[in-house]
Amino acid sequence: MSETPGAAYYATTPIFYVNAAPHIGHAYTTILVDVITRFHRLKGDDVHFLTGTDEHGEKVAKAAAAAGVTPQAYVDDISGQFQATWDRLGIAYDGFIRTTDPAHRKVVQDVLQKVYDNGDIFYGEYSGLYCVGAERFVTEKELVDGKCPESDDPPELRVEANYFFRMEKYRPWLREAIEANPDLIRPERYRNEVLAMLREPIGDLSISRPRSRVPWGIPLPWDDEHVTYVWFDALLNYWSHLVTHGTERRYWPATEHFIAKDILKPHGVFWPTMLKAAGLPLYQHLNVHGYWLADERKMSKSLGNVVRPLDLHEKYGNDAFRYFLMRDMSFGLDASFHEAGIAERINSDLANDLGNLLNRTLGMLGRYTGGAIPAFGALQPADEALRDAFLALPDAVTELFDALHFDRALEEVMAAVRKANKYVADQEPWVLARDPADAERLGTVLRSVVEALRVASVLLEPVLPAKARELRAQLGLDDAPATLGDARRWDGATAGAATRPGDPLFPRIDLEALAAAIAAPAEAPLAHKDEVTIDDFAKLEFRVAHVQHVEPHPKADKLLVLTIKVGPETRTIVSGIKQHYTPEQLVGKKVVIVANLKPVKLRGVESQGMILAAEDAEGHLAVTTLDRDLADGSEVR
Ligand code: ME8
Repeated sequence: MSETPGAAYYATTPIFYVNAAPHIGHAYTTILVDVITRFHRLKGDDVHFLTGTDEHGEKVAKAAAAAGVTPQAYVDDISGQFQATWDRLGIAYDGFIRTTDPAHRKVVQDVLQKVYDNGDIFYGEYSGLYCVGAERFVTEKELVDGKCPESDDPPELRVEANYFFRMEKYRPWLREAIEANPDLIRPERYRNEVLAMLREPIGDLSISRPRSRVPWGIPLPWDDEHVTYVWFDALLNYWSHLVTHGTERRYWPATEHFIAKDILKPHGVFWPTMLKAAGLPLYQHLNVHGYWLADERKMSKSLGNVVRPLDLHEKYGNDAFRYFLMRDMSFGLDASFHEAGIAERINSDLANDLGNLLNRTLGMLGRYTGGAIPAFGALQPADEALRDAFLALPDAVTELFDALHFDRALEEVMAAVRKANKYVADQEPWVLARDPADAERLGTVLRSVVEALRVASVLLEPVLPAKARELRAQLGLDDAPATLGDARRWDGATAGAATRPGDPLFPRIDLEALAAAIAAPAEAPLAHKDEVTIDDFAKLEFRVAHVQHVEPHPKADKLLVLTIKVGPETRTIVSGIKQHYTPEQLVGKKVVIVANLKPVKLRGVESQGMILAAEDAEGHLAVTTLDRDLADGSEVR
C-alpha cells in the first residue's frame, strides 16, 4: 500500500479515435481513470490525468471523406464532442491531448529522428494483411473466420515500401522485462497473452505510410514523402504531453495506462519496444480491462449496438451511472450491459442501503435532537464493533483499489453500510427516545451512525463525487475537500452542528415502469400546430441557396454569418448553428432557405432569410440539403 504523500501518479486513458462519437465503452475507461485519480488525490498523491483524441490515420481520413468534410474540420468536430461529453460527465482530467496539436507532432518527429539516428529504422518492402479498422497489420494466426479479431472486418493484402522499426530486435529484452516484473501488465491473463505473442518472432513494425496514399499524418522528419504510422504517433501521446508541459521528470515513469483488451498488442508490444529504442524507461503498469457487451457482443460503433453515456447520465444521474459501471464490471473481465441492471443496482445499493441510512438518520436527528449532531457517551461493544468495521475500510479499500478490484471495494463499503442499518435496527433509537434517562445512550447511537455515514461518504467520493459531498452537507458537516485521513477517524463530525436535510440522494426507480418503457419505448405524440390552407402556405417562398462564405458572428457565441448566393442575388443570413457546424462544413453546400422572411438584425448583423434545419429530441441538428445538384435560386415548393 503506497500512502506516501505526494507520490507521483500519472494515469492515462487511450486517446480515442475520432471516427465516431463516444459510447459507454469509451466512457467506462474514462470514468474508471477519473475514479482512480480521485482516489489518489484523496490519498494526497501528486496526480496527473491525461485523456484525448487520436486524430490521424486512414480510418479517420476515410470517416472524414464519408462525411464530405476536410479531415481537420472533421477531427475538430468529433474531438470537441469527446471533450464536451467528458465535461458533461464531470471528468476531472488535467490534460486533453489531440494528436494534431503542433506540440505533439514535434515530439513525435524528435523521437522518430532519434530512433532513426540510432539505426533502429530502415527502409524496406513489406507485404501483409492490413486491417483499417484496427489500423495495424494482422497475422494469419490472429484472424477469426478470416476477420480481424479487434474490428471484425476482413483485412486487405498490402504490398508497400515503408520505413520499419526494428521491433524484433527488442523481443528478448521485452520478454525478460515482463518476466522480471510480474505485475507490469495486469491482470495476469493479459500478461500471459503478451508473453505468448513474444514466444514467436514479432517482426519489424512498419512505421510509415506513403503520403501519396495516406496524406493525413505527421511527415517523417527525414523523408516527407512518408507520414508516420498512426500507432507510432498515437502511443507517443503519453510521453509528448509531459514533454510539452515540462513535467516528464515529475510523472514519467510513474505511469499507469488503462486500456481495454482490444489494444493490448500495441500497448504491450509496440509501446515498450518504442520506449526502449527511444532510451526511455518502461511505464509502471499496463492495466487492461474487458469489454462491455450488448447482446453478448462487444459494444462497438461498427456493430451499431452502442449505448450513449449522456443518455444514461441524464436518465439516472451521473453518480449513480458511475457507481453502476464500477460496481458491475470486474476489472479484466467482460460485463453485459442491461439497462435494467442500472436501475436494480441503484435501488438496492444506493437507494435502499445508503440513501435509506441517511434518511432515517436525518429523520431521527430531527425528531430526537432538534437536528443537532449529538456527542458520544461511553461506547458499548455494539458501538465499538460498528466503529471497527468502518475504520477497517480505508486500508481494505486502498488495497482493493491498488489491485484494481473496484467492484469489491464498493461491496466492502456497502457491506459496512448494511451493518450500520442493522445496528440501527438492533439499537432501536426510537425506544431509547421514549425515556429521558436514555438520552446519552441515544446520542451515542445516533452519533455512531453519523460517523459511519461520514466515513462511507469519504470512501465513496471517488465514485460518487457529487453525492458524497451532498450527503455530508445534509449531515451538517463542513465541506472542506475530503482526505483519506478523514475516513480514519471516528470523531469527524462536530457535536452541536445542525443537519440540513434535503432531497433523497438516490430516488428509487420504478422497475416495472422501466421494464415497460424498455419493452415499448413510448413515443410522445407530435405537438402539431394549427392547420393552414394551401393559400397560407403559398405565401412562403423557399429557394435553393449556395453557401459561399461563413464566419463566426463577431458578437454572439452561437451564431454564424453566412454569405449565400440565390440566383443573381447575394445575401447574408445569420443562423444559430455554430454549435453544430464549422464554417468549412457549410461552405459549398446547397441549402434551402425561406427567401421572403422580413429581414431582422441579429446582434447587429442583418439576416436576410432563414436556413431550414431539422433538430431531433436530443438536440442534434441537420440543415436541409438537396439529394441532387440544382441551380441556386430554384424555388422549393
Ligand atoms: O483504439 N468495452 O481508439 P478507440 C469497454 N485510438 N471499453 C471499450 C469498448 C467496450 N465495448 N469499446 C471501446 C483506439 N472501449 C486508439 C487508441 S491509444 C495510444 C490509441 C474503450 O476509439 C477501451 O478503452 O477504438 C478501448 O481500449 C478504447 O475504447 C478503444 O478506443
